Amino acid sequence: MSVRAVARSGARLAVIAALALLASGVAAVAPTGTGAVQRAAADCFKPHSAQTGARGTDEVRVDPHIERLREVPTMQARLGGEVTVPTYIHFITATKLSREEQIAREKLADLQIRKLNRGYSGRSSTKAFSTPFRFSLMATDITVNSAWSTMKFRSAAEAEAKAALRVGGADTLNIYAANIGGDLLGWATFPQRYENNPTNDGVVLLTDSMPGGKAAPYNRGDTATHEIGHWLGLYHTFQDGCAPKNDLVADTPAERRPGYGCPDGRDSCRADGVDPIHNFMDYSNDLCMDRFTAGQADRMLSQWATFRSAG
Ligand SMILES: [Ca+2]
Ligand SMILES: [Ca+2]
Ligand SMILES: [Ca+2]
Ligand SMILES: [Zn+2]
Repeated sequence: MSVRAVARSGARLAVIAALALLASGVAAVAPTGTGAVQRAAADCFKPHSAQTGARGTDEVRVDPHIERLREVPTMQARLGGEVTVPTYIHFITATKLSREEQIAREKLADLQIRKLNRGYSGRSSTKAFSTPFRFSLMATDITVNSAWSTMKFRSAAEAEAKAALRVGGADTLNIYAANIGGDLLGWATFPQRYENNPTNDGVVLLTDSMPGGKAAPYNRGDTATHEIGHWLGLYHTFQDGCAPKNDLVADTPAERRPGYGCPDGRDSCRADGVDPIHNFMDYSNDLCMDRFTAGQADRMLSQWATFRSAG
């Protein structure tokens, strides 16, 4: 699976180990940092995307059938036809929240949705493209379940929580926010997996990755932006490294490896263009990632038409 390594305050070791992880396809490991500061300090590895039914790095390999997409005119994304995605945010907590805490969660859900709409509408940067996707919060719910609240990737707890909480069809975004295990920021399922496993469909987030959370520098809500990018069919910008097709999007320059932190101006592949380290589909800090491209918008739209839209 793909791994988002979180290297903070020059944690070079973490980066090197993460690259080894990428090569080995290991799903998750414990942080290398001192034990005392595991979660808050985030010197750790954060598997950041996943899809079911695949082993190891299969999850970021290109599925042959994924490219047989329904035709979507390239201009359609540019012309601004909107796709509004009904969105449910399911919080899972270990203990019952006070009334004030419940209200705070509702506010947090609103903040997250606003953040998503900023990113997907291109308002997060002057260099950002406005994708057609917008997110409409249908409902927020809070479930008290200590086992589910620390769910791990592909765990029984994850399966149970999703079976109990998921609503809607292929076009409905379900976000599960919890104190997820394994030092992860989040994971997501890809659109083409919906058909065989609808219950598993959705995005799982570390609650502290949401706006104002404790997972700095990943606490401005762009883990959700990134994971939903996968949910809409995008791969990482460093997918397949410098291979010409890399992420199957033409206007994201190929890059050899993830851009942890914010390595502005890095140019790791001979092919044209500097590395797209500001792209939401890289692994940079939330402050650094601020854009999608026109090509990504087109890909998301064709994936939507093929796997998620009812019509
Ligand atoms: Ca590309
Ligand atoms: Ca280049
Ligand atoms: Ca950002
Ligand atoms: Zn990812």
